[in-house]
Amino acid sequence: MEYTWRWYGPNDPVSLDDIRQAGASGIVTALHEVAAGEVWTKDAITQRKKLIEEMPNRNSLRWSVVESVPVTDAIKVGAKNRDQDITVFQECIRNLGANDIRTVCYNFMPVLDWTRTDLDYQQPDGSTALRFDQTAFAAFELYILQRPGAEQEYSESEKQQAKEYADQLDNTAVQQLQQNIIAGLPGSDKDYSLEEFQEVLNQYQSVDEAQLRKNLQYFLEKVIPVAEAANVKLAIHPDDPPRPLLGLPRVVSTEADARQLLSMVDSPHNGLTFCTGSYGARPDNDLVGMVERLGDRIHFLHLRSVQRESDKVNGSFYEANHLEGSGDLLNVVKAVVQLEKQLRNSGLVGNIPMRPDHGHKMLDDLHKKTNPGYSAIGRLRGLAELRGAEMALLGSSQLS
Ligand code: DNO
Repeated sequence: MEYTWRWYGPNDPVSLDDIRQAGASGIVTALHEVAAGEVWTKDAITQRKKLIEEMPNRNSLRWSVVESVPVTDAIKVGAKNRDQDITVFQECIRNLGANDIRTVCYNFMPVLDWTRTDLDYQQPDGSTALRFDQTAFAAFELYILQRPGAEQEYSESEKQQAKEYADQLDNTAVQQLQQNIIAGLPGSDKDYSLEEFQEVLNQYQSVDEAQLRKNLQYFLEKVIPVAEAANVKLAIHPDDPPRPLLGLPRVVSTEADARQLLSMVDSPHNGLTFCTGSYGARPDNDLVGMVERLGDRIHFLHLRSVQRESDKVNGSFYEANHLEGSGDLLNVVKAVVQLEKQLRNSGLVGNIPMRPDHGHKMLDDLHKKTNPGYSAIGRLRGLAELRGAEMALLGSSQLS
């Protein structure tokens, strides 16, 4: 694996030197300052690349992966003006290719990127984790947002539980929950009021699952040929959590979804970001099997493990330490080591960029302002453990 690290750019409290010291050599970043729907110019990309790659007297870093080029809601809902936004996406891909950046992550989640209800879930060792609590989420959509139609999606006992949860929240806690869901995470660039948020949801009123898939296919048919010509591999990030949310359809949640997507345009440039944390939040996703079966189309790895709190597809979960939790990452890494061996044997590049995804807030970071999930030390621990696991597996395979 190529060890990479997500960096939010010059304003990230985690510096490029911090990243060097953590043991990563690849950078995963985006031009976060450019609004969704605007072109990343060749020049702006070159400037950022220089900043990352040309630091005298330091270990070299490489801008390995872009995460993410935004896909606008106009594209996802299939609005009349979507072609304009698709042209912008195509232009970004060309400009990235011209700068020798070969892997681009994106997602097709309606409205919200990833979603959590608690950004400081206390762990028994004193660190904090991110959590998605299904009851808290239900309380938000049923009793805070009061989304029309939400009532029909819950059983009586779920509603009762959510009501009890909502009733014990004071004003500050209500604000906090709302903020966590709508605007608390990196990637959510807007801070909507409840009314504005409901309006954005309404744009999807006539977009069901089948329609969202059609819109995805339309998008892929336009962008994959451009990615081929630019020699850039696209890698779609799965839904997080991997299920429909807020009445919005989601189409990249399972292995079957991934297969369907890959067959929409059958090209090596149409690939996956294999995020073990997102796929792993569902008990019916077999992570190791997915690496084995989808491996040649996995262009980017996000390694993290969630602890599922129930066996339900829509259950609660929190983010565990990387080698703990439900994800069984040791066996995932083993499958990746095997996969890379096969790729190399067939003359392909067998060094998939991997980043330790998220991490607990721990040690000194507990007293600092950090991007939720992206503090330095929790990720450093994750990377150290995952590298160690990989090296041990490589070493033992040489012995056998
Ligand atoms: C969260 C991330 C997501 C991801 C985007 C990819 O930590 O995995 O924000 O970057 O969904 O487009």
